[in-house]
Amino acid sequence: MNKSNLRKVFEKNTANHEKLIRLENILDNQKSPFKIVVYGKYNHGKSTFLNAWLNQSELFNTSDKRETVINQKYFDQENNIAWIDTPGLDAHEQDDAEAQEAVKEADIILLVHDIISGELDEKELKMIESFSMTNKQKLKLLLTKIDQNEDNLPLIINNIENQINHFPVKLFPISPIRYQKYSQTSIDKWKQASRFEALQIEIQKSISDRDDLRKQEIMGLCDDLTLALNSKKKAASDIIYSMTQQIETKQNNCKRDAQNKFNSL
Ligand SMILES: Nc1nc2c(ncn2[C@@H]2O[C@H](COP(=O)(O)OP(=O)(O)OP(=O)(O)O)[C@@H](O)[C@H]2O)c(=O)[nH]1
Ligand SMILES: [Mg+2]
Repeated sequence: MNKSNLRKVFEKNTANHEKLIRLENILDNQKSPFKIVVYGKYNHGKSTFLNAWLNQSELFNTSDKRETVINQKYFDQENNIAWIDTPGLDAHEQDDAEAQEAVKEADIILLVHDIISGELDEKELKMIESFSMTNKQKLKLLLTKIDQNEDNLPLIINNIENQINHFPVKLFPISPIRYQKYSQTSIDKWKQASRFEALQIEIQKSISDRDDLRKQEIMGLCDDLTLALNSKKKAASDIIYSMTQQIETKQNNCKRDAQNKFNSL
């Protein structure tokens, strides 16, 4: 079956249609940049995180209000990595759609949640559930702004861990603001307090394993799509079986009526 025919099997804008497009894209663009997408609710510190991470204090605009409204990219040519900042969720419908487009292309998704907002909400939990199904290592959860509620941090982390314990997702509490202080002052205390190290090790590992991660994703997508195709096949055979039965009943009735007519002549 060729590409366009296979696409027709799944209705547009359904999860399986998106998975098929993602699969085609990975297979067609094996050498495309490794895409790391920073995603999450508005004002939770996505752009600040990227600025701190990339050591470029004003690369992406930050503010206390809705700020990022289109997907923005920083391309690390040396390592063939695209870092993508997305608009925050729940501020504007258009922003959500824009961010969603970036996520479709992502090799790694860093879901940013600030600890001052408390626990994860229903929408964030749904994202974690759906992203952690096909490729278990694709999503990482960043708990930002830990400098803002240090006293309650263990309790907050514990509550969030309980919320996500069904899902294979790793959690990283961090303070990008402290990491920026470290970059400006070189004082090690700020580096440690930023807790960036564990995340740096994790992301470095993902970058080194990029080919394996894509292979795993391809396998996951193939498994999901095979399951979906089998269920379509089953639904189609159920319809054919039911139609065959109806036709046979009609044929028998027709024969019986004709016989009755014939007998009464
Ligand atoms: N104290 C503290 N403030 C932070 C931290 N990270 C971000 N902020 C502040 O949080 C506010 C929002 O940060 P942004 O980086 O603009 O948030 P965003 O998620 O990119 O927001 P949108 O682009 O609107 O979705 C800014 O005022 C930042 O200075 C942090 O680690 N600690
Ligand atoms: Mg932003």
